Amino acid sequence: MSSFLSSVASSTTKQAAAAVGVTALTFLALRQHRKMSALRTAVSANSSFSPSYLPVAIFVGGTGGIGQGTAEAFARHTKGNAHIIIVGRNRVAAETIISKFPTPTAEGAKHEFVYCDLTLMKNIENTTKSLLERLPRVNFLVLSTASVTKIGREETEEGIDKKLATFYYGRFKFINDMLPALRNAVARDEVASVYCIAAAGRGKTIDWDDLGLKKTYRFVSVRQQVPRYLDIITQEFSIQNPAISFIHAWPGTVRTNLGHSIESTPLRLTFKLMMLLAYPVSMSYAQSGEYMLHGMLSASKQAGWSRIDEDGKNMTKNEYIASEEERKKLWEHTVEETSRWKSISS
Ligand SMILES: *[C@@H]1O[C@H](CO)[C@@H](O)[C@H](O)[C@H]1NC(C)=O
Ligand SMILES: *[C@@H]1O[C@H](CO)[C@@H](O)[C@H](O)[C@H]1NC(C)=O
Ligand SMILES: CC(=O)N[C@H]1CO[C@H](CO)[C@@H](O)[C@@H]1O
Repeated sequence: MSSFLSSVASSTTKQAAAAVGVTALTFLALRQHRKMSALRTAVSANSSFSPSYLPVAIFVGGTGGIGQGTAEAFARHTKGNAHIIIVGRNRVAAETIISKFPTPTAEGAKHEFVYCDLTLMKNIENTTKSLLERLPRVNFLVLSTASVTKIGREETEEGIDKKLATFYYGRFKFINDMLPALRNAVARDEVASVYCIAAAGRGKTIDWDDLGLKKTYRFVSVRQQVPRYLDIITQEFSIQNPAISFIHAWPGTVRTNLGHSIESTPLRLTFKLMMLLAYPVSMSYAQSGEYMLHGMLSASKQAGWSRIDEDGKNMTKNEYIASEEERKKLWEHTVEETSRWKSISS
């Protein structure tokens, strides 16, 4: 190449690089601007949430990440005047979170932690039984549980993979068990809402011959298929319980410590590096909590099935309406999986 041509080429390359850079920065700035204005809307919208009754809200998985952010936003917006129950494994984290909630002034307001290891269905049974015994009603059931310790399949004594147990089966069982308390809220003409913070609209085709991924387990199949399980099962819940709101949310890329418990060091570091690279387009758990709370409060105004995106708005893309056959098949599979522990002698 002549030096003339190569200097033209390199100046073109530089210009192209500059153009890409400016475009990327503009994109990020616009995105940030849109986010901040959506956040202001979310914050001010929720400040006006003040029901005439003392709301009862359960945050399953509220000891960290987006669940924590949503619980904190709920406590802030209700000024602590609610019965808030955080369910999870980390008592110390829960107590720290609760200690920072606003001090309530309303009679009956209470903030508490309930221990439950959600990887086992028998633990969930125990927890929901005792909650049902003492709670006359539940207005908001928020589920944000997820855990990743290994990339491969890791079976519990009940024959369920741990990731699937926290992300799907445990959530199903918690919701199904708590329905009587949600119905009691409906009977009192109060909000009754189930809010799954997971991956609405992010699922792909399900392998119907391998529900539960017992034969073809791969991390990528979990990520691709299980979000759709939740899309479908929340639709089925909604059809069976038309007076209750069932909401599935996608929180987007949020900086949480989800990857910190991955046992393999290279994988854990890779996860951290990915989060670092995603920094410009990710949000903090507290910011996400505001969006998620806004989405929950607005979608809970009507009964039925809906989805919420990362800005806390009604999701309009990637809709997947399951057929009756699909809903029934998944329902039967899920009931079977979450009941099998009963026949396992301990
Ligand atoms: C069952 O739940 C009760 C009340 O929450 C708790 O005290 C007890 O330790 C739990 N038992 C098991 C086996 O988890
Ligand atoms: C939300 O979006 C869906 C389309 O995905 C639409 O059918 C529905 O009416 C919308 N709901 C609200 C409350 O705007
Ligand atoms: C759930 C809730 O209370 N939403 C309110 C949010 O704020 C707007 C106005 O700021 C109200 O119209 C909504 O009712």
